[in-house]
Amino acid sequence: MNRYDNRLRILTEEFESLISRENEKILPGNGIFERYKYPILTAAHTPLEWRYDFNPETNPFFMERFGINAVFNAGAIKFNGKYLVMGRVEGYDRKSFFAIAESPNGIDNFRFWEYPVQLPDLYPEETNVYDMRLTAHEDGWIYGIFCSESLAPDAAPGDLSSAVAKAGIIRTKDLKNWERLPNLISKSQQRNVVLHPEFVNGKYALYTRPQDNFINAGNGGGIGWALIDDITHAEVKEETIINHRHYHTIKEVKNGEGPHPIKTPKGWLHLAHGVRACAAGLRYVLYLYMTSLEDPTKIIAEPGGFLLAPMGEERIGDVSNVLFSNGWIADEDGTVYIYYASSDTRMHVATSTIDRLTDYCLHTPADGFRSAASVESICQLIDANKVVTAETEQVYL
Ligand code: M1P
Repeated sequence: MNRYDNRLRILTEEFESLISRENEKILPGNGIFERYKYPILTAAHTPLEWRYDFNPETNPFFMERFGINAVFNAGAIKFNGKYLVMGRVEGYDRKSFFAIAESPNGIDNFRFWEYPVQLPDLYPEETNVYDMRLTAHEDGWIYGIFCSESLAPDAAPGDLSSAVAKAGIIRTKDLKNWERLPNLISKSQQRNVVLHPEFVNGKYALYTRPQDNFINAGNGGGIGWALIDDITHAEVKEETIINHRHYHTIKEVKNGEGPHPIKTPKGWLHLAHGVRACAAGLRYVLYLYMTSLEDPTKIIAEPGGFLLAPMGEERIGDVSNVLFSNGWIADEDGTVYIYYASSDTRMHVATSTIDRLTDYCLHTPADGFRSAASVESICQLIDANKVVTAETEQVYL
C-alpha cells in the first residue's frame, strides 16, 4: 500500500470511530444538570472532504489542504426528529463560517452535512460571521441571527483591529435554502442578538446587547429588548435593558443572551453568558434567569452566580476560561439539551429538564451582592437542614 492509501485508510478509520463514539453522562453531578465525558464536536469532527484533496495525483502525500482550527458557539434546533447544531467553524485562516451537524439523540454521533452553509453574501465589507442563534418563530420561518463583523470604516490608518459588530439576519423553511435579510439597524454596535419565538404586541421582539465598541459593552448596561416593526427591514428604535450588569458579580464586565428563551409553565427560561475580568483575563460563564409569561421583559427569578463555568479541559483553548452558549433544545419529554462551547475551541452538551432548571431558578438564592448576604444564605440552609434532620431522626427512633 502506498503512502497515500495508507494515510487515507488510517485517517478514515480514526474519523469514523471518533464520529460514532458513544458519549457518557458524568454522574452524580450536582442535580441541576449532567455534563458528558466527550465533547460533541471538535475540529477533528469536520469531514475529511473539507480538509483533504482526495486525488492521489494532485495530493500524493494525502496532505491537509484546508486547516480547521475549531468548532464552537453553535445554534441548535430540533428538526424532522433530528438534533441539529449550527456550529461556528473556524479555519486556520481565522475566518469563521457556519455548518450544520446532525445527531439522532442529541448527545453523540453528530455528523456534519456535506457542505457548510453558503450564506447569501450581501455585504462585501463583511469579513467574519459567527455565533448563530436559531429561532423557529410563530410566523412559520426559522430565523438565524448572527454576528457580522467588518473592519471599522473610521479606523485610523494602520489600525487593523478596530472592528464593527452588526447583527446579520437570515431565514429558512428547510435549513438548506437561506434568505438573507438586511442587517439589523441599530445606533450602537450589536452582538448576541436573539429573536424571541413569539410576537409581542403584534411585533417581532429581539434580545439585544448594545455595546460602546467592538469589545466593550461599556455603557451598554446589559441584555436589551427591542420590538421590531418589520423583520425584513429590522431596526432598533427603542431599547430597554432587561438584565443588568452588576458590580462584583459574574456579569460585571458584560453579558449576553444565549439561545432564545424556552417557554415553560412558570415563565420564560433564559440562558445567558456573563463576563468578569481577573488577572488571567476575561472569564465567561453561563447563567440562567426567568421572565414573566405575561411580560417577557420582567425578571421573575435569577439565581446568584453561574450555572456552568469552565472545568477541566474546558478551561483551556484558543480563548481560555470561556464557556459560551447560543443553542439549546427543549424536547417534547421535558429534557433540555444545553449545547455549550469551551474556550472558543470545542462543543459540549449538558442535559437537564425543564422541571429541574425552573426549580433551580425559583429556589436558588439570588445574588445578595455582598459576602455577608452569601453567609446568611448558607446559615439559613443549615438551620433549615437541622429541622429536617431532627424530624428524620424522630421518624427512625
Ligand atoms: O471569546 C469569547 C467570546 O467573545 C465574544 O463574546 P461577547 O460578545 O460577549 O464579548 C464573542 O466573540 C464570542 O464568539 C466568543 O466566544
